Amino acid sequence: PLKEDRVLSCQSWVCHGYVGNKCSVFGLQTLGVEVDPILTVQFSNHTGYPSFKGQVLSGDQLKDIFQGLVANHLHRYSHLLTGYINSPTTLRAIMDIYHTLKKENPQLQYLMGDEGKMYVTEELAGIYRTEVVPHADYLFPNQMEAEIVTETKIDSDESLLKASEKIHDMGVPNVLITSTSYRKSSGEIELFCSCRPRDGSQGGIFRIRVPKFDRYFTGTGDLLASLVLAWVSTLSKDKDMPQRQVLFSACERAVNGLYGVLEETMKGKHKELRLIQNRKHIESPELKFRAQWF
Ligand code: PLP
Ligand code: PXL
Repeated sequence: PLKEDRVLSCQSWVCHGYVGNKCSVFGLQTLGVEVDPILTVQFSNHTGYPSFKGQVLSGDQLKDIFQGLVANHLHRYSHLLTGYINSPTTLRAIMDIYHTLKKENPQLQYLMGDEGKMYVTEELAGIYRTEVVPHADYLFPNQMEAEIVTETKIDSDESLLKASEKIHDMGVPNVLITSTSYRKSSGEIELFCSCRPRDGSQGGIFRIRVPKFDRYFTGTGDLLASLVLAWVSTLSKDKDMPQRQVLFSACERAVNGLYGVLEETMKGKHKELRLIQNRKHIESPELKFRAQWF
């Protein structure tokens, strides 16, 4: 076993603002988790601005960096975290890396965070379904992504449950559907989480409801995934805590931490998340919104 958790985080980087690794590295480090980032792209700013400049790492360039780690025996990781990936070659390069990491540490946990634009083509969706999702230990789709990956329309509690069962059946023990929108006009975001532990311990389903802000910030999903990972890592040190309770508490802390950052960010006319200024909310979130078992 590893002496401490260490995350390999393959996500984008931006010079200005906060998305991808620029969010996740800060979230993980703030909560005391070691993280080695590979920057899948380096852009001036996120793609929601009128323009952007920068470079995309090819699959071969990505593997090249990873080979450097392997050559120095630096590739023992507890977790692999990936984000928004929209090219089949990058995705396949990352899955090669996954398989090498898994061989090196069979306890490796793979967390697939993502945000909105992931399954853009049918080719990509197909690769996700057959080559990627079955290896994930944690999947963080939003409602649309969950619909695409399961080929199920989500428009009711029943269909939401059906979709999460399908994701479990694909081999994923932990599913967090980061926002659901079929219940209209509620003014709330509803996060839905379902746990079916591989160790055969009791699973369960819970929800967290948080008020919805009337502005959209890019990077919230990337930050959330990193906070869930960090809290799972921290809480798992208590060997007596059942896996479903670890996930329950980790999600509560992560969501309330994100909420604290968003609430403070909303107070100014900021275009980007205010992470540094609000690190206290990440470190010690006030648990205003509690999770509830079904
Ligand atoms: N705002 C809050 C308060 C959240 O908890 C979440 C959940 O991830 C989001 C925004 C992000 O929602 P989406 O995944 O649709 O970007
Ligand atoms: O968080 C998603 C994301 C990741 N990386 C880059 C982005 C975005 C969203 O806009 O532009 C470069």
